[in-house]
Amino acid sequence: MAALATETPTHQLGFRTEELFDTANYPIHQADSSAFRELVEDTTFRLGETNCAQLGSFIRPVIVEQMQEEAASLSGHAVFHSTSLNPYFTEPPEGLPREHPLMRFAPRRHGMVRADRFPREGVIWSIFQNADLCHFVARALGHEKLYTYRDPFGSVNINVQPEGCEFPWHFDNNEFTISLGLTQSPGGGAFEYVPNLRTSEDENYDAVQRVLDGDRSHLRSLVLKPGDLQLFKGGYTLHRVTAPSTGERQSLLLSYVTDPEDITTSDKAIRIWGEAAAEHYQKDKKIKETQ
Ligand SMILES: O=C(O)CCC(=O)C(=O)O
Ligand SMILES: [Fe+2]
Repeated sequence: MAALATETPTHQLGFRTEELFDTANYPIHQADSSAFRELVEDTTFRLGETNCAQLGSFIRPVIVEQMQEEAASLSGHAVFHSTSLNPYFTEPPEGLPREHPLMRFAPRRHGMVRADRFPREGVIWSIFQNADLCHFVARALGHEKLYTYRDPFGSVNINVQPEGCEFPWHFDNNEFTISLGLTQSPGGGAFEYVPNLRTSEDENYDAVQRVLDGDRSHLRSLVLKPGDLQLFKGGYTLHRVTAPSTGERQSLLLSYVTDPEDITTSDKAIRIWGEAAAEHYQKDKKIKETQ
């Protein structure tokens, strides 16, 4: 009887690291091994060179299929945006010529599936909560420790780009983005980036303008195939996802943070999702209390 009482049904355990990821090529479950250290070093090196590392076929094929099934059942819930934004997500300043990058507004047309939509016993939530993946991402990015973001809407999302919908040129506000390929369109849907186009000291507007005008001389392009993992530092690297010419591109965005208490405020949640959760209002209260 006692043995039975302490036994946990397997479905409650979620998925093990070896079930989810190609651990033969990516030994993220053996954090003390030299193979793990080499993987971290190689990923860090690639991030250092181009701010981007694509780890092909990171997810096991059978799991990719399950992710795609789950995503297909959720993509109808995507919250769609069609705002025009400049590459910096800022308001247009006064007195600049029309061709200046700060004045270059382009429609960002895509949908996002909210984190609270994902079934907690499902494969996508299990990937997001996987401690070995979180540890690997942290080490590759040079962090001692990262935590899974606990924002009820923004922690894990599917970015849905239907045919003709571009995610235009921009610099990210967040330090890094972790994506997994879900569905790729037969044409278009490429991730294009120009590494280190600006620095913390120099906006390099002339070069940004040239890229916006079609200069592809320093441009890199990758196609995030289903099951690929991408680590990307987009703060200084101009990037976009081109519009799928047919079909839909879907990527899974996983958010990890340095502060386990990190969560967004209600006004920002409303701006992004059209509504806020109780946790966002609690955050507002906390901020007020500390002011
Ligand atoms: O869907 C992607 O691959 C990344 C999109 C992106 O650039 C972002 O979320 O900032
Ligand atoms: Fe981005």
